[in-house]
Amino acid sequence: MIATYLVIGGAVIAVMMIFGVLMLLAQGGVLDLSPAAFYQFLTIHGTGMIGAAALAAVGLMWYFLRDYVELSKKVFTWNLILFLIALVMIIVGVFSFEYASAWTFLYPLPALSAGAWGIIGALLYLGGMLVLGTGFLLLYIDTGRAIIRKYGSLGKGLGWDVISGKKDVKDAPPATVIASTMVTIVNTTAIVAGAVVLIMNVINVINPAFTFDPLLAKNLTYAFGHIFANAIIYMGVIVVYEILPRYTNRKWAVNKSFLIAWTMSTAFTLVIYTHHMLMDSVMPKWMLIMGQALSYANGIPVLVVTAYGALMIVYKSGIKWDMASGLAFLSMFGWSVGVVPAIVDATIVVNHVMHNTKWVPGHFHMYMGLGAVVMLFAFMYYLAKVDSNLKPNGLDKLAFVCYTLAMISISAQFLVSGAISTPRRWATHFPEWMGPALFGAIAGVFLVIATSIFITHFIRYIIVRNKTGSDFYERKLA
Ligand code: HEM
Ligand SMILES: [Cu+2]
Repeated sequence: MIATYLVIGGAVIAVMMIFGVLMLLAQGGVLDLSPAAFYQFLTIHGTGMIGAAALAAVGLMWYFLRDYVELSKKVFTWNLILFLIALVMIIVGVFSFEYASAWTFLYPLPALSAGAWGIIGALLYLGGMLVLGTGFLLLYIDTGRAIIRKYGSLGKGLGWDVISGKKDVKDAPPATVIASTMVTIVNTTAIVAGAVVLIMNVINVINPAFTFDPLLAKNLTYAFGHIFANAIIYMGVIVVYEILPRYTNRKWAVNKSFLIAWTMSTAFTLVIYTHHMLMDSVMPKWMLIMGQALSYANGIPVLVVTAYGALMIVYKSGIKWDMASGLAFLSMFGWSVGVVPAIVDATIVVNHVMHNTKWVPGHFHMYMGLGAVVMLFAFMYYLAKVDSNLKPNGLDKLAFVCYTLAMISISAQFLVSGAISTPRRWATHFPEWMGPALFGAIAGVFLVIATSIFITHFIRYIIVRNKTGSDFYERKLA
């Protein structure tokens, strides 16, 4: 089941990359794509990437978390079934009924498409998102239940009794439990916010006489979108916490600063979505200032304790580098550098200039493509290694280098476009803006090839595993 999560997630990511390349080719002026088709691609790419990466990240989290708490296999299966139903609804809504609001489905756009799409397309998309959210919500209710059962409360899952000094640091919960608790808290909140705004949109699409406050809708939408996308990396990082200790024969030390960093991130992740609303002059000013200040305070503590921990655990450990450990380390690098342009953009004075330029996709492609998604690939290679006798070959190593360079190029291309004031989400570009997009499209082709090699290795593992059954794993344990 875990392998199925990963292979579906990985395959959807690879296909979505192809849509990314097509968008860049169109923006670069070499592919004649109608604007309607471009916005459909944009919608499917944004939704599909986040959905698929979240699915694979849940598979990763589940694999490690079940060593510490008792999770429900049934719920795990249901989440996958609902994901697949949602996937079909969204694909049909976008491609057969031309729904193209981008993943943000910003009220009142789903109902007011100026004839670009109709009610059915909107209902399929919004309904699909609701089904998707329901699956994830069930899953997080289960992880929450399991953590509370074992540790007493979600607060204790975050190690609050250790922070307050009631319990010794050596009895702190393991890093995997801490990260899973954080994600359980923030994503349950995110999905509930998302469900509210999705349902209000659905009613508005069916009966346009029902309206609601657009500013509230935008707040709910970004509370959902920011948190849900952000949580992917907080699930993915579990692979770093779990495999670097195994490779170095050292323990990942959970200390007080580690616990405090994760508690800070739990609280701040919930409120910093306001950095998406810095252009909304009608927002209360204090919320925007809070959005800026807490955005700085949010990612950095966990990143620092994790990057520092990763460096310390590897330093002079005589670690043997392979695909899994190499990718895990690369993801830390991608996360660290990806945060820099994000922080720059969360600064109000910069945001007034850079917002709605391609600077924004620049930062999140780096952070997601070089950070979060790489964690997923690290896990794929790790699983293939411990659960079969399949060995990566020269091609896999070549793919590693190719992936790294291509993803850096794609991110840089977006950042350069932002710096020369190219607006984001525009189907058509002026000739002056086309160069970086074309460069990115070429890099994107290499990225698709590298990703396909990663996934091929994983599919080969599944085939080998189906032949040998779980014998190999049992022999390894014995
Ligand atoms: C070959 C790799 C990729 C290429 C060529 C690519 C290309 C693009 C392009 C051209 C856009 C639209 C930019 C614009 O606003 O004008 C975009 C948006 C986006 N991409 Fe990618 N991308 C790639 C990989 C990824 C990955 C790995 C993720 C996340 C896991 C991702 C997530 C997104 C999201 C969330 C959006 C925003 C959609 C929106 O604005 O509504 N992309 N990408
Ligand atoms: Cu955000």
